Amino acid sequence: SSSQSVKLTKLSNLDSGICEVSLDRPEARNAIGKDMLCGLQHTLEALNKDSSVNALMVSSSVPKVFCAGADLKEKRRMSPSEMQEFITALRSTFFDFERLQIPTIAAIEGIALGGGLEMALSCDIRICGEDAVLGLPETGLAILPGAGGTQRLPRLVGISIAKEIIFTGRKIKGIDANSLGLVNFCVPSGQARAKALEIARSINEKGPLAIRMAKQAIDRGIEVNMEEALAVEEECFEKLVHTKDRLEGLAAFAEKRKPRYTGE
Ligand code: CO8
Repeated sequence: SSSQSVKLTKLSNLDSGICEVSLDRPEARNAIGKDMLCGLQHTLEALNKDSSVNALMVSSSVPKVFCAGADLKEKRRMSPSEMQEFITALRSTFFDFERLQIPTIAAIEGIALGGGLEMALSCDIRICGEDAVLGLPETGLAILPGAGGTQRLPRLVGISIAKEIIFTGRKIKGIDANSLGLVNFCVPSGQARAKALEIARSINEKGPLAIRMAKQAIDRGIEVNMEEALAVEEECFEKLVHTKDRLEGLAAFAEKRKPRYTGE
């Protein structure tokens, strides 16, 4: 990537098929400015071109910080139109994140505030460490969580909880985030990435096309009524019926061995 503050790594050997995007801007607590946004966009382009990737981990290289949100210093220097442009780009970047065909898993250690939490909300799965601090403090800055927060949070935790979290801007500790359903797992501090990797590995063993179709079926289905949703499921299922991998799965079961999927 062209950006200093975002690193994309392809894992190797047994973990080939897993990628990791890591935020690395320690001096600003991984705040998202134009450079990081650019890096995220390049990362998405690279991932969309690479069909060998089956799962993505989203993490931070900075200890005790996932992401402190939008870059508040950079924003202060922006004109209203620059600010509009930035938020539009941020919103569409997180949308593209959500629409990646492959599962995305955020590993959150420490701070995940504002745009930082909104980025994690656009992932499929979230893991946090016990000392994680999550929140949407935007209303305290006289704005609202404008990069998907007001839409993704209520879908995840329910309307009333989301309202309370957004209206008060309160900071939520890891264990509480887990009991609210805001994260899938809360693990001892320092182990979020390991847990994310464990999940990525499990995904990476499955039929690659099946995983993509399952994600698509869930995400498209949730937006429409049940009848249409079941048609979406059928359409996604249909794409798997004629695959080599489906036959390989049945053969592996019969031969009592692990399947070797190729994505065909
Ligand atoms: N932007 C820019 N710089 C930051 C940010 C940030 N969001 N957060 C921290 N920094 C910088 C600090 O300014 C400081 O820099 P310096 O050393 O030059 O003074 C450095 O990082 C270290 O910060 P602290 O000394 O404060 O470190 P602590 O460990 O004590 O605290 C915190 C870390 C808790 C992250 C604290 O810095 C903090 O509260 N930061 C602000 C968090 C926040 O309010 N985030 C929400 C931002 S709003 C948002 O994301 C909206 C997105 C959607 C709308 C977009 C509209 C355009």
